[in-house]
Amino acid sequence: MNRIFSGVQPTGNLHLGNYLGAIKNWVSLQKSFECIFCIVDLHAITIKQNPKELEKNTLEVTAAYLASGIDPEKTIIFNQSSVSAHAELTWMLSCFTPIGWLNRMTQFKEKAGKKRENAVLGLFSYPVLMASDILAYKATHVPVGEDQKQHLELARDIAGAFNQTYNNDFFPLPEPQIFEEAKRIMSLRNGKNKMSKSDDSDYSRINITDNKDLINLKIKKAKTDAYPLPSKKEDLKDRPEAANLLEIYGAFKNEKLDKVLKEVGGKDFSSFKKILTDLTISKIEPISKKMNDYLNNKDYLKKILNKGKEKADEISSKNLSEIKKIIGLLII
Ligand code: AQP
Repeated sequence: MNRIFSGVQPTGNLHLGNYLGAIKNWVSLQKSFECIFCIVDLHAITIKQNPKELEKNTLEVTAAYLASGIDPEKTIIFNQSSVSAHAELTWMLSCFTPIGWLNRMTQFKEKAGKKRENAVLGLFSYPVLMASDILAYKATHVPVGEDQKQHLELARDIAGAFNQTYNNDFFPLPEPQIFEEAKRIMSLRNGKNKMSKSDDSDYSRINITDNKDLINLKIKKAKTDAYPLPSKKEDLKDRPEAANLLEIYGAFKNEKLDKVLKEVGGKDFSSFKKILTDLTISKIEPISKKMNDYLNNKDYLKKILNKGKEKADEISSKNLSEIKKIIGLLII
């Protein structure tokens, strides 16, 4: 059976990268897969969080899932910390993960920076928790942005190490699903950096809660270059900001770059920015309106999370028992 697992961290400022690179694609996956979409709050605490904000952001991501079209009748939606299998399996799988594998993870290097010795253990072992999220459900496919590809490869390696140790094929090796159109949305201020929640400048990203005026202003201020848009893909090679705005446009329209360039090639930035702004507002505004409606009914959101938790618990606790049996941990 094909099963999908993916998640978003409740760390605030949900942006176009999260929406176009992840959540939007999940909506269509619900048609052909059994899906589990998590709000990964245990991942969020690898960086210091304000408790009140963390709680608020968890409900905000839940509202964003629902407002974007994730259907709680079909799909399991829950917050990671409410299902204990994630943390338990992390310990077990960490016993199958050589430190050398974790040392290669570029996200840890970027996030720990020069203060590596002071970085917390959770930040270092973040990819083991991610492997556990996926493997606790024996998920077969994981839709992620390109930034998470390395972590997913590690999850496959950990699954393989476990299977090899016990000479079985208990864990399926999860396949990454990277959607070409928006695999890496870049910052509006610098086309070489990923659009990210933690960027100090709010002008680097469009948040899915931004209103019309703010979207207009952010796209107006987005960095560009001095030339009109090209008509051929090859001519975008050294123009990261232009390539990024075109990628956003194409992702909203579900169109490949070639088709987008046929439509807008030759335009100057001011006219392209205008059509991009109109398109972005037309796609984002209905989502943020729906999100607000959901956020005005927090009891409903908690009910959805609770229902999702029960279903997630049922699948993962059964798998965890089997894993314990394979390892030889006595179940009384
Ligand atoms: N810029 C992006 N382009 C395409 N996809 C992206 N994703 C994140 N940024 C982009 C995808 O969104 C999903 C959820 O991401 P996350 O919030 O759990 O973690 P993240 O990748 O760490 O997001 P940020 O914004 O970069 O957060 P910070 O700044 O806190 O590190 C994932 O599928 C991710 O690939």
